[in-house]
Amino acid sequence: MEKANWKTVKEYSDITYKKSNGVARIAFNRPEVRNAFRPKTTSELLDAFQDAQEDTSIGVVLLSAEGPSPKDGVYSFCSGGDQSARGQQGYVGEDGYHRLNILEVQRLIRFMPKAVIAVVPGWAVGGGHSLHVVCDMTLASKEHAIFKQTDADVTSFDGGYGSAYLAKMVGQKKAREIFFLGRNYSAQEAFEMGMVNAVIPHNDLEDTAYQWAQEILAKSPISIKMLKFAMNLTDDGMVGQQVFAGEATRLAYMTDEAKEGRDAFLEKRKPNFDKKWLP
Ligand code: S0N
Repeated sequence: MEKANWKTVKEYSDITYKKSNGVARIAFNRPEVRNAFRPKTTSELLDAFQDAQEDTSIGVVLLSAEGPSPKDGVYSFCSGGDQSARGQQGYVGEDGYHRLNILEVQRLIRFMPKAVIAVVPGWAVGGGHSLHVVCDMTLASKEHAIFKQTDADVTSFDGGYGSAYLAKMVGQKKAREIFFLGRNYSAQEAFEMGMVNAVIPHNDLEDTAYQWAQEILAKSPISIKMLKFAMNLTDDGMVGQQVFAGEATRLAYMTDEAKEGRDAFLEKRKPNFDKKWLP
């Protein structure tokens, strides 16, 4: 099994960001508060995800977490919005304005043309739970991962992918149970519900995630991108169609027909398309 040789890409305060042989690893790094995110965290996440999206050497992104907590040794993936950063208008940034940019992070994960794997070493709670839901796949620590929805406890709820898409994943009844009761679910229970791909012994979690990434990297990049967008399409409405169709247009640009369309315009003549209307 190939081992990762992580190299730090950029220093941040709330996350770590590393790359190794085609894989980017973005990890929450506030373990003392169960990796809760504040506006600064989401800005850093956006920056790192944007970089991973633009880097043509990167094919897979792992969304993981540092830990355990230095206070009590507990592992966490993410406990959602930092409740101490909440003001009267929501989560307030350093400039004093409320910022809801965790949803932008979700959209970047959802629409990026690369696979994103959630690597869950411990608590995945509230908005942290929603982030694992929106990732393409989830790997969870057998011993430490716990999945829980507290949105209805703290009146800070995700009515988008975190709940409605979760319902598509685990079924309506189960999703309502998860949100309405806010219970703890083990990695095995989450696996049985269909929201976790594999339950992995804790010490092997990161290596396994890297191995899964390497397997994906051996596949055709266009296929992975088109399949991700195809699977997103029906749940994403017109935006899903736009994202998928944009890639179809990009593929069409590569044909002789598209070259003739462009050249005819630039040369101020009528296009001479090859008149083959292929079946
Ligand atoms: C994770 C939980 C279950 C862990 O329990 P445990 O192990 O007993 O630990 P605690 O003693 O509770 O915590 C340890 C220390 O960590 C701090 N802490 C934990 N979570 C948070 C947090 N989310 N914010 C701030 N601090 C946190 C504790 O205070 C404690 O600190 P010390 O040691 O100093 O006492 C448990 O901790 C828990 O339930 N946490 C809260 C989970 C939660 O309710 N999260 C928010 C849920 N809502 C969202 O995430 C909304 C997301 C969102 O932002 C959004 C979504 C959709 C649309 C818009 C938005 C939007 O942007 O507003």
